[in-house]
Amino acid sequence: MIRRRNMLAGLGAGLTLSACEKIGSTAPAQKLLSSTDRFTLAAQRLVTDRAALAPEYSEAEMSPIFRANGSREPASPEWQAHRANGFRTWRLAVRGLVARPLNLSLPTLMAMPRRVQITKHDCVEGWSAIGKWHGVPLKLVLDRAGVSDRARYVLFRCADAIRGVPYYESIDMVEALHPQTILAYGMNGQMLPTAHGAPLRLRTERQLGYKHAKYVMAIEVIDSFKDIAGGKGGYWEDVSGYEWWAGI
Ligand SMILES: Nc1nc2c(c(=O)[nH]1)N[C@H]1C(S)=C(S)[C@@H](COP(=O)(O)O)O[C@H]1N2
Ligand SMILES: [Mo]
Repeated sequence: MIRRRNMLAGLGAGLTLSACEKIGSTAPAQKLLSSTDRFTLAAQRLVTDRAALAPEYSEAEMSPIFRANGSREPASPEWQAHRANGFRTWRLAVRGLVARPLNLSLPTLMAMPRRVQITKHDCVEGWSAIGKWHGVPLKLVLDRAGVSDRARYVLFRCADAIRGVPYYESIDMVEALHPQTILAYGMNGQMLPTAHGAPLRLRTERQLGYKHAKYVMAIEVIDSFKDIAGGKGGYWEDVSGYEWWAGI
């Protein structure tokens, strides 16, 4: 419990920093800002063709209610046990076409440079909501693992299953390296709630809602998804014929 409280305190500190970041007022904020800038510039050089940013919104535009959709709580004993102990022994696995497979704890992810973004979530079912997300850019996690030249996609394995079929999703490397693609552990200034994907979910802001994998347990860097599950690159793609490319 102590560690969980510390983590929340850590997030709170980050939130203060990010508020300062906007007005660029304090020394620590400047430090954070400059490392974020360096990252953004580097990422944009890599993805010049598809570098456009999704719109970001103000605090005043945030939706008073952000509904949860799809799975709202994974039933798996593994995830249930992780939640029961405050995700202390939970680790994000990073594997596949990487030089250094990783197992990252939540505090480790939270200690990495943070990005905070207020964005609009669009679900194919016809609703949208504006929320604030706090997380680590996926690019930084991938850099830490050392992605192979053969990498073409990043696949997200989730803790939940819908009618017995595990949820998963995948995005291409351009989307994976985009500055607004983050692994979010916070939402609207709080630790990520269960219904929204605790402890970690993807935000890939230029894609429709179903690409934003919740309850992420593992990330796999791959060169093809044709031999994974139904072969179409994602749960809804396999089950309902949704398009793999869900750019908006
Ligand atoms: N693991 C997992 N991720 C998921 C889903 C899900 O059922 N399981 N539903 C998707 C859909 S269709 C949407 S619209 C968003 C909903 O996110 P929210 O619950 O935070 O609103 O999560 C997406 N990611
Ligand atoms: Mo959705």
